[in-house]
Amino acid sequence: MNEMLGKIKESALAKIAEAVDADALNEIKVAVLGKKGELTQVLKSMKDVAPEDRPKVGQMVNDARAVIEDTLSKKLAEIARAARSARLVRETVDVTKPGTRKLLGHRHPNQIALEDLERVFIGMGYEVVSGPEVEYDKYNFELLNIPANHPAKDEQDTFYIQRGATTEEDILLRTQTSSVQARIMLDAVNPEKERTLPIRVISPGRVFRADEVDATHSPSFHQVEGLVIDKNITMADLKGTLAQFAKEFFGPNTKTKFRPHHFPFTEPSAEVDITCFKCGGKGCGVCKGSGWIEILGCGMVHPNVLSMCGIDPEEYSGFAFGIGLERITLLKYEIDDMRLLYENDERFLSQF
Ligand code: 2NM
Repeated sequence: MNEMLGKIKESALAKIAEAVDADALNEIKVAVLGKKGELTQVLKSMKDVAPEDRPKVGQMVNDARAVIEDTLSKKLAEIARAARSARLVRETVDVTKPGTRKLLGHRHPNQIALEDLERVFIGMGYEVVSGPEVEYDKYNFELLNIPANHPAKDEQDTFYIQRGATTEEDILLRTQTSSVQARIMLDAVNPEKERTLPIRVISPGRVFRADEVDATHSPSFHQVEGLVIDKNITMADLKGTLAQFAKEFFGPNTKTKFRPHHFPFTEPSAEVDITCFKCGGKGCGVCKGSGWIEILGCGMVHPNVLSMCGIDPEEYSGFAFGIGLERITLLKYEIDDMRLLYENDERFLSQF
């Protein structure tokens, strides 16, 4: 009996020593001390022990049980301690380490220039509107007084999505955001639409022309066109508005000069130059020595355009203008090649 108890104890202690986790220890506990465990079986066989030996054997079983229980709980504590310190090592945070810096992006120079420009016109009470980039001939050309035989409509200049038997079926990539303004005028006189006269809007957006890429051309670029329609709008309103825009956008000392020009959708039409914001008019690299920089085209909305869009030219008049966004951005930041704006070179973009 003594020998058997000794074996049970030694084998239990050896298994406990080898156990690596709490589950293994629990299995040992069940196998040795459990209801059907080895030690419990010994107790159950007490009936075969001579009555005078029973107290002694009972004492031996209890001693063995106490040693095993004690060893089990010590080992369990040891495993818990080891697990805890392993976790502490794993979760160590070195608070003295330098942080990882997140690289923050920023607005594209074109977007910065656009928002600067929008701020000026919003300040004058304009609404910013937009419209489709894929457009019908009607809105891009016809309603803007650009007839079927006009050179701008040539495949050499315009990207067509679909060419129909008549221009009414033609679908194209808009060549100007005036298409949005044609839609706005039609909406303003349509009782089913919310919009009403007068109109005071700017329409920034992407436009497309079949141009070769070079330092000043791209097949896709951006325009901001403006349109004002009300009673008694005159050329003086146009000049005052654009002179004020030039001062707010390019600096308070900026002067404007209107040169006669031709656009199909305005009459009279003009191109606008500003005094060079770099040299103030003396002549420098930015203005190519002339002291003046051309910034936009404009004019009084042609009566044909007003009529075609359902507005009575006897009652209403208006002005419109078109600004090339990239051109303004290149000027503002003294960038000499438009391609830089589209190449997404981080070394370039991070300078703004
Ligand atoms: C320009 C120059 C002059 C223009 C005209 C119109 C509309 F819709 F009223 F007819 N929108 N924009 C216009 C006038 C655009 O861009 C150089």
